[in-house]
Amino acid sequence: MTISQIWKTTRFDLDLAERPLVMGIVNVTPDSFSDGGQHDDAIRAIDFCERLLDEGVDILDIGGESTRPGAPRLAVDEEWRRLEPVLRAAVNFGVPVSVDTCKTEVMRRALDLGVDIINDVQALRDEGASALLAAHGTAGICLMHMRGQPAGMQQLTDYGDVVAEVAVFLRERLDHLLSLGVAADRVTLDPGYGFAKTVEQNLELQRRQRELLALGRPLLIGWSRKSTLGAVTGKAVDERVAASVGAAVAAVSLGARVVRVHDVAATVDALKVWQAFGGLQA
Ligand code: HH2
Repeated sequence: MTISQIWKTTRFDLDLAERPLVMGIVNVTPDSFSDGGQHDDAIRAIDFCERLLDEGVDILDIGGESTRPGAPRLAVDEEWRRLEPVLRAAVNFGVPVSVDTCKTEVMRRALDLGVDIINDVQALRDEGASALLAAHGTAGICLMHMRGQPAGMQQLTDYGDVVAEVAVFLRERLDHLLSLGVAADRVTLDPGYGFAKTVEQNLELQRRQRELLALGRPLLIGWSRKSTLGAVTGKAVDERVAASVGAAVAAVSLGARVVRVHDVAATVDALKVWQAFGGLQA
């Protein structure tokens, strides 16, 4: 199947056919699972965005609420207090800016500031979120698969065929958006590695990731530093850079076109080599 490899976002049409893109993670949080507290004030977070730009990041993904297993939900105003100064600065940096949020009101405020992409681990299931994105008309969207809320999601891992169930979910969420008039080329899809899935289910999804390409939209994936990589390598969270880079390269070899990562410099280099070796092979 031929997939349109353009990802339309508010200010940028991203060409995912030319090479895979690197989305750099900026968590303005005290409690994210791998980098919590490292840039949880605005000045440090903005400095970190500038560092990622120097390292060759293609997209900045800025989040104010951790979604690690067990994480509590934040009030809108607290999430926005963290995000606002960082988003205001980031939209002047000349690269697409994505906001990682599940809340319609946070999305609305971020879109008003001019962010380019809404990245929602809940696939726009908060009330009014899909309608907001339909009314907006141009923002890019990433729809990710998960079950439940971060607080209880690791108890929700009872699947028959995990790949088939993730595909059905993403198909339904995509069709819902299309039925509201959202253009398909605004949307990327994400299987949600690490969200309401066991180690074996995450690995099964990755091995069979190509099956998700039948949904007809580019895949964005996030393996960076996740516990499944710890289970495979036996490494602690702060020792998973090589595992994460390996996962990113493997995922693009199996068809992903955007990789969401903490370790931008290492991933950019690895993907340059992958691309020089010929990129995606039949
Ligand atoms: N993973 C995390 C957060 N957002 N978004 C997408 N589209 N895909 C992912 O796999 C994904 C995501 C979790 O990682 P991180 O942001 O590092 O941690 P935390 O949620 O603890 O802030």
